[in-house]
Amino acid sequence: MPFTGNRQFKKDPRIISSASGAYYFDQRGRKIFDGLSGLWTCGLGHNIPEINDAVAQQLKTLDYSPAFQFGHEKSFQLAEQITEFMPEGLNRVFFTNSGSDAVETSLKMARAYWRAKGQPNKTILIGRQKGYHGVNYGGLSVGGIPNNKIPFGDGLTSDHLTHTITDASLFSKGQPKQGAGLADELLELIKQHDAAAIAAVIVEPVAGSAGVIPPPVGYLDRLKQICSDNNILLIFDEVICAFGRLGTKTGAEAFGVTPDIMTIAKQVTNGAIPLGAAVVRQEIYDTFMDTDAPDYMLEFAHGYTYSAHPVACAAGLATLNVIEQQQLIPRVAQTSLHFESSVHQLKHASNVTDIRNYGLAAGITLAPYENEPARRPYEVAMKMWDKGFYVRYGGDTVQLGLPFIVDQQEIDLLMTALDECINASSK
Ligand code: PXG
Ligand code: PLP
Repeated sequence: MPFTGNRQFKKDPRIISSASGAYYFDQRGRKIFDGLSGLWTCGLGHNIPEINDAVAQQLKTLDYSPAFQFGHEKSFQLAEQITEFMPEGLNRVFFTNSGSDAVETSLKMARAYWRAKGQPNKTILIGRQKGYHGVNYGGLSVGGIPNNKIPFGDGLTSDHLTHTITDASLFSKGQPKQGAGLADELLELIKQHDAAAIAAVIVEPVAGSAGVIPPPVGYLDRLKQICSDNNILLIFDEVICAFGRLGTKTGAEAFGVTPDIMTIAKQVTNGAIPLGAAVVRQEIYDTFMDTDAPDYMLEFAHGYTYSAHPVACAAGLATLNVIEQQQLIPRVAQTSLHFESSVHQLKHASNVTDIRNYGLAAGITLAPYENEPARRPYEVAMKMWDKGFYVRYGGDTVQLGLPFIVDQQEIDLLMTALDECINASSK
């Protein structure tokens, strides 16, 4: 099983049988609140009739069509609709199957872009400590979670900025006020490697997997400025951030910084069918198209058998329609105010060493047991499961990614349970 303690799971399996709205039902018929929207995927809640109907209809119309050399209408329609959610200037879409594939696609685009511009030596990729960019070798290379990398050996040539959690950032509500200057580390990396050798910088606007780390005020602006000054592409990995999680259409919108490339996945289909994409600026697209080669030749030799799968595109179109029609993004912005004040009350629970939040996402760091840093979050999450709440645990944090449809009472019940479970693990 993926990212699972397999031996523990087999002793005590947690089998989910069905779902409705913000709740799962397990094999024993227990009702369980979905405190992570699946895996950050299902913000709209589960079994949304519009999405399920679109998928069923698509399977009766066109189940699959070849992704290479042929197209289908919904792929172009979905690309247009995704563009509506993007900041101005990000208007070209390349479909993938997952977030990991979207990341690989963005890194390959960055290198191929510089080659097409006559600068083939710009290949180094810069990520950030605690970054998560999926599990393929490119994403692992720029990723910054050591346990995910160490077993797997060499990757691509890369380097890393430090993460943005500092003493001054602890228990910040939303963006930390201090820390913009951490972006200047990029200047140091440029000195070491030379801008002429660096293709791109990739960061999550709010780092998700490592425990929800919002950027310090001004940090992303500074990163963007340094990238522009030095001819380095800026990639925002918005696999978790995009399509409402932050109370905005994207992280780029939330923080007022537009990258050159954005990767998306997860919420774009509400998790119903896998789909990801890399979205780029017109000028990047034009750089590939502006070639003297005959027009039947490939401009970008890359793609997946299931790129723009018709069933995934149908799910994506339905999902984005529901987000707009039900005004879910303003709803997230509104609900996040109550969420912020209630999650920060956990500060008083035992062993809580930091709490971070943005939109309907939060991370709670717990002090480790001696020599067992990952045990306490695991214990808390298992106690929560027993009480009827699904929350995510990983490393030294517990993470929350609430459904966009959550109400205040559900937030209060979740926090009361979390407070009890954290305190119960206090020895
Ligand atoms: N980039 C980012 C920023 C992600 O969060 C990926 C890439 C990879 O996407 P795929 O679809 O290949 O898994 C992700 C995925 C968690 C959690 O609980 C986060 C992810 C996946 C599973 C669990 O934090 N992020
Ligand atoms: N491996 C083999 C042998 C293949 O033929 C293909 C695709 O044709 C792949 C891997 C890649 O699969 P996908 O396009 O689904 O990523």
